[in-house]
Amino acid sequence: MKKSLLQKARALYQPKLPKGLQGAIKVKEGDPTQSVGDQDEIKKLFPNTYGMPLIEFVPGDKSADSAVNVGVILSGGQAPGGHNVICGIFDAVKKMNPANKVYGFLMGPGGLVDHNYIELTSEFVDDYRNTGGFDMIGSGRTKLEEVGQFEKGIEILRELDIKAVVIIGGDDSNTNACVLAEYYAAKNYGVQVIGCPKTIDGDLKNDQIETSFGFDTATKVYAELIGNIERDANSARKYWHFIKLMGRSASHIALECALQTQPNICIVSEEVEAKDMTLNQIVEQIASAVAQRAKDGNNFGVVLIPEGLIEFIPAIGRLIDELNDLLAAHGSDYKDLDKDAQRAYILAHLSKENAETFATLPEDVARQLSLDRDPHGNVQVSLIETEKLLSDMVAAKLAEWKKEGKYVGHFAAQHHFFGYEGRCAAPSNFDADYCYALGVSAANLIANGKTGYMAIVKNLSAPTDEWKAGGVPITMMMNMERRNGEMKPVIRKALVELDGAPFKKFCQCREEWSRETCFVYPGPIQYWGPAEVCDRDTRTLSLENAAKNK
Ligand code: FBP
Repeated sequence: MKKSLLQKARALYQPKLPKGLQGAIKVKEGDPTQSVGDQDEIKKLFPNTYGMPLIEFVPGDKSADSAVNVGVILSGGQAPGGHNVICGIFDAVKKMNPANKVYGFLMGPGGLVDHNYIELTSEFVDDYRNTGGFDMIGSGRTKLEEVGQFEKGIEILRELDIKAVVIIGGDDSNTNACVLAEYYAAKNYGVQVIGCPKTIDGDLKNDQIETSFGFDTATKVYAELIGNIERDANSARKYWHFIKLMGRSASHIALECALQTQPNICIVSEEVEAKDMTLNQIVEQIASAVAQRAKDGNNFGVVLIPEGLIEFIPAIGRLIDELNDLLAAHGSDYKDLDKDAQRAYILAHLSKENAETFATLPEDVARQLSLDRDPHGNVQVSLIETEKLLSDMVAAKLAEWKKEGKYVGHFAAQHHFFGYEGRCAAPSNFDADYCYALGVSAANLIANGKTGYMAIVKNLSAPTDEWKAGGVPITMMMNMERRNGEMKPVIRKALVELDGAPFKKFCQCREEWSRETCFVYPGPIQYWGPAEVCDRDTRTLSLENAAKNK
C-alpha cells in the first residue's frame, strides 16, 4: 500500500491507554443491572444475558494468558478509529498468547453468514494503525437477526475454532450483537459475543457510554470545512450557504459543529419536533434571519441543517410512519409502477391527513420517502436534498416579502452536504486513543469469559491515564420499540436533549450568532503539538461531562 508522508508518520503514533489497561488487569464487578425500560419483557427475551454486572478493569497483578481465537466484524457506516479498535483487539489477544489468531469477517456481518474472512497478520494490521476508513476488512449493513444466519455463523466459527466475536457497530448492530450473544448462550455453543460503540452520529450514548467513536473526528472535519466556508462567506459577502450535515436521526453532529463554528443558524430536529413546527415555520425562521441581516447590509450567512430533519417535522414524521407500514404491506404492489402511477397509488392508500402532507412535498422528496428503507428499516435521509429544499423555500418566501415591501436585499444560495467527507478521516488523537482502548477492553472482556457485553471507556474528558475501561451488559441499554410494524427489543437511541448542557449553551448564543457575524474558524485536526490543541474533546462531551460533575 502506498502511503503519504503524513500516513507514515501517523503510523508510528502509539495510542495512549488508561491506567487500568496498561499492565496486568483485575476485574472489578458492580451490582446486577436492569434494562433502561420494559424490564420484564427484556428479561424474558434475554434470560441468559440479562442482569449481568457492570465491569471495570483496574490495575492487577496477573496478566491474562487465555488461548482464544477472535473474529471481528465492522458493521454499518464508517467511523474514524475503527481500525484502531481492531489493532487494540489484535495486540491484546496476541499479548495474552502469541498463538491466538484474529480473523476479520469481510464486508460486515454478511461476512460471518457467507463465510468470507481473512486471518489478520501483524504485518497486515500494521498498515492500518491510526488510519481512517473501514477498508481493512470492509463494512456492510446486513442485519443479523435470523436463526438461519446465526447457524451459518456458528459453522465457520467452529471451523476456525473462534471462541469470541466482536461486532463494532451502532445501536442497531449492537442490538443484533446482543441477540446473537443470547442465542449462542442459550444453545451452549461456547462462543462469546462482544459489541463496541461506533457511529459518527453520536446517538449511541447513555449513562454508560459517554460518546460513540468517530463523532470526535468527523465533527472536527466538518467544523473545519464549515469554518472555511464561513471565512469564504465573510470574504465575498454574497452567498448564503446551506449546509446539510450527516446524522440520520439525532442532531448531535449539527449541534456540535454549531458550537465549534458559530454559524448564523443551526436547526435542531429535536427542537422542531418538540415545538411541533411545520416546514413553513422553519422556512420563516430562516427567512427572518436572512431579512434581518440584509437590513444590516449583510447579504451572506451560514445555515446548518441536520440530515434527519425531515423525519422530525411532526406532520412528515406521521406520514413516514404510515408509509413504513404501507411499504411493508404493499411495497411490492407499487414498486415497479412508473413514477406517476406510484404517486397515485400511494395517495390513494394514505389517510386523508397524510395524503395532504404527501401532496404538498416536492415530488423528489415525496418519492424518496416512499422508496425502500435500509436493512434496518430507516429512511435513507442522506439521499434527500433538504438543504436545497429549504433554500428554495426561503428564496420563495423572500420573494413574497419583497413584493410586500418587507424585505430589501439580495439572496443567493450555495448548497453543501458534509457526510462522507468525515467518515473515513484519519482519527484524531482522541479517537485513536479511545478506539485502541475499546479494542483492548473488548479483548479483556473475552479473556474474562464475558458475553453480551459492550466494551466501554469512561471519564473521557480527563487525561487518558484517568480514563476508566470496562464493559456494560448490552441488555442494560435496551427497551422495547416499534420497528417495521412490530415491537422489538432495541438499544435506546440518544437524541439531543433539549435540557442538556450542549443545547442550552447553543440557546444562550444563537440570537447573537443569527444577527451578528460571530464565525469561528477551527482549522484542521492537529495530530502533533500542544495537548490543548491536539487532544481536545468535543464541546458536546466536555459540556455534558462538566454538567455531570457539577
Ligand atoms: P451508522 O449509524 O451505521 O454509524 O451510520 C451513520 C451514517 O453515517 C448516517 O449519518 C448516514 O445517514 C448513513 O450512515 C448513510 O448510510 P450509507 O453509508 O449507507 O449511505
